[in-house]
Amino acid sequence: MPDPYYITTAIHYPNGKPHIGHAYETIAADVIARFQRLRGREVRFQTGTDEHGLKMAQKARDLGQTPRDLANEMSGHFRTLFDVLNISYDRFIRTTDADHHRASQAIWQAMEAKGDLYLDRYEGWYSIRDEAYYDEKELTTGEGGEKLSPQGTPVEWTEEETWFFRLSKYQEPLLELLNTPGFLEPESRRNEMLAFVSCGLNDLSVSRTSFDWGVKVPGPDGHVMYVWVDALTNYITGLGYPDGGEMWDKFWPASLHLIGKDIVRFHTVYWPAFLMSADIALPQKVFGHGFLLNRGMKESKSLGNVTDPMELVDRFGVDSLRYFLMAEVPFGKDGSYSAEALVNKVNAELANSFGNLAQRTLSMVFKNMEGVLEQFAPATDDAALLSRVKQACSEAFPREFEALNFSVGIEAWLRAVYACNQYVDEQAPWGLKKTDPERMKVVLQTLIMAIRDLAIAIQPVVPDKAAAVLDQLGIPADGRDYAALADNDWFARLAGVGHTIAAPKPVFPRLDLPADEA
Ligand code: ME8
Repeated sequence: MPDPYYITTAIHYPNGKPHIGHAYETIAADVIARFQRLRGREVRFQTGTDEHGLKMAQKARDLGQTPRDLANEMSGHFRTLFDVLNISYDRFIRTTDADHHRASQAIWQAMEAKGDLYLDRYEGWYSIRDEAYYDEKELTTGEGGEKLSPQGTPVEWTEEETWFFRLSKYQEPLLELLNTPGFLEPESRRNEMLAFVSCGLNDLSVSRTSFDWGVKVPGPDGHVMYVWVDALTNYITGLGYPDGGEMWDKFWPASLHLIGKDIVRFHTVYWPAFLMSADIALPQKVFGHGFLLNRGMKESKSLGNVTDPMELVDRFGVDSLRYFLMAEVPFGKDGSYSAEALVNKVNAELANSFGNLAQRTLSMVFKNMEGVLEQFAPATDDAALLSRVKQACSEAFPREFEALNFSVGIEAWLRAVYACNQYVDEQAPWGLKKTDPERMKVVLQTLIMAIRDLAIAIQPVVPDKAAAVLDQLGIPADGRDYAALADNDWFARLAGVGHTIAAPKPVFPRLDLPADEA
């Protein structure tokens, strides 16, 4: 059996409704989870919401709500969106869940038992927007002379008694970890973190006394944990920490923490240090993906360019959005999106290429062969096409997806689709109907074989659409995983029982863009 696979997304701040960046990260994680399941791995997939901290407390105060009410309302929007996006998560964790408070207190006690926590006075800069402490030397100056974090967010001077974590003690093992091949990708993020850790690490303030919206620090002194201590712990809460058990043994350490580039420091410096302190194994990989921009610009309320991902789904459909995001943006880099780019790409690659291939092939089989599949022997041209498609679907595509190069894998798949369309044009089966009906059958059935492989391969990206094509072909549910790509007898089995293709319905309709957006 291949190794079990545990994948997590960042948990999202529910201080507002989800935006396109949240949809992007969670779709990418879902694509990976589905891909690994199709490869035969047992997968656990966790996402959720990060509900404590000053940012939530302040937003709730501005809205005249309690933080808990705000969290309940907004977390519901995330969950609804992820259900609509067909996200196959196993747990949607909320940091207000009771088991999460218990797990956070347990890791705290483990760090304390190690002698890594001490009380002192914190005096320094804090960004509420980033929920992060910064050194004076990391700050920049804004246009009005105000101090800004490296992320460009406002910082405020903070002084209070807090618990500290002995982060400085872990500099050497962290450098070693960051130098471990494959631990942090892409390479550019690794270089940033190596530079940060090499400069020396200050101990980290890990509790607050000026507000109480958080997990209580064990003990009588009225501190709550710094929100990142509890947030990071979500990854182990979801597997049953501190009790352990079957799920823990099977899935920890995580195979992949998928996060955005702005929170790499928390995941590859703070989190591994907490885990080392608590004697817990370290995650195998952290990947910091890029940011999505709206026509090249950051979305913001003041620019009025904030996109509601739910609206994109309503307009264009879930699988169109999933395909566009994964095919358009080289994973790890920043990317840009617009309704126009989405419509153009989906129409060119799904509607006009793969959709058209499936629709015209199935229609011809239905019209010219009464839909009945028959045994056949491919000739040289046919075998060449099939081996080209097989290479794309069972070698190039999985190789690139395993390496998280989604756009490159989809490109390989698309080139195989183009090869099929070229074969249709060259073989012109519509003309063979009169001149050589036996040859027409061979051509159409070769295409059926190719379409089946193409639909199996692309399932992680467009699960509903791929399933619709496989349903039309009559591929049984247990014949759709990647192992089935090595099965060369499936067609003979279907033809052997005189399987009949029903009148096909278009699976990939063309999308329209209103004139004022084109
Ligand atoms: O950072 N494009 O939550 P968050 C792509 N609660 N990804 C984006 C993005 C964009 N425009 N904007 C944000 C937090 N993201 C913490 C995480 S994990 C223990 C705690 C990504 O709601 C961002 O990089 O601000 C992060 O990975 C995720 O969305 C949630 O961001």
